[in-house]
Amino acid sequence: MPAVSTPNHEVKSGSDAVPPASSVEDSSTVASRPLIRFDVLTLFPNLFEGFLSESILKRALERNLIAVHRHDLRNWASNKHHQVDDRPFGGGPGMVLMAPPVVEAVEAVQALTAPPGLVLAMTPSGRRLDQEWVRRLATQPRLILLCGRYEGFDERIIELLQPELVSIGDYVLSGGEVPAMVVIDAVSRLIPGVLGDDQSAVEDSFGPEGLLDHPHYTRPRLYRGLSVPEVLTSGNHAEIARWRREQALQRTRQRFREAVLPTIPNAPYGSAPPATE
Ligand code: 4HQ
Repeated sequence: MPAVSTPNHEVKSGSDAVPPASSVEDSSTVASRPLIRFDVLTLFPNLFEGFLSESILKRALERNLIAVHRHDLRNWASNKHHQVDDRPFGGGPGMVLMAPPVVEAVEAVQALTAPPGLVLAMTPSGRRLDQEWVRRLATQPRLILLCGRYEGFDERIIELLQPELVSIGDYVLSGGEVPAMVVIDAVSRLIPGVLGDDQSAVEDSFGPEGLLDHPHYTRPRLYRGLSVPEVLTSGNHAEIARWRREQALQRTRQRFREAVLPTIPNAPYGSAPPATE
């Protein structure tokens, strides 16, 4: 244990909770050490329970491909009321996350093990997360995810820790936990072995070319009068590939047209695009 004054009541999902590789049936994708370690600092560690205990993330944790360590920020509250938030200087509504517990929590968690990791703070004023950024995050050995609540962080948290500020979109949530789950999910599925063979192809939306995905169909062939495009049942794989690519291009162009519309005052969604094409 490090010499930091750290209440380490860590909530853990990952390596230690798992049988040794030898006792697992299919050892092909069981790593001895996780390829990426996430440390989540939050006031609500239990929010991650369901998220981490089902499906792809559950399997990635069991196979030791990722590790997720949750830390309750309240463990670093120093004053007698176990307070981590306070009223904003200058007045105004709501509460602000205090600097001391948050800064000390991050430092203590970083000192638990090397490397210190890249610190990410979830905030709507951050840079918008996209697949390119996700790919870069997936090359890191360790990510420290800082989840705020209330009106936000005391600015000195940002000044002292110099985290990368991550937004998942322009809307206001009640806390950074859902954004942290978004980062964990998007990054983890890029770790080799996390997606099963039948899933690995699902990388084509936002793939290297930046195109959106094409439409998908499965049985039944006819549903409520809607049939599957004939090309997909033709068995002509060159034709199918061409059709899918054309659909992907069409969807991508459509998305770009829609993306510029809201910048035009009062323009309704779906109205004619500016005459540029
Ligand atoms: N919040 N993308 C306010 C967000 C958010 C977002 C997180 C709400 C931080 C203090 N975070 N708390 N959108 O809305 O990342």
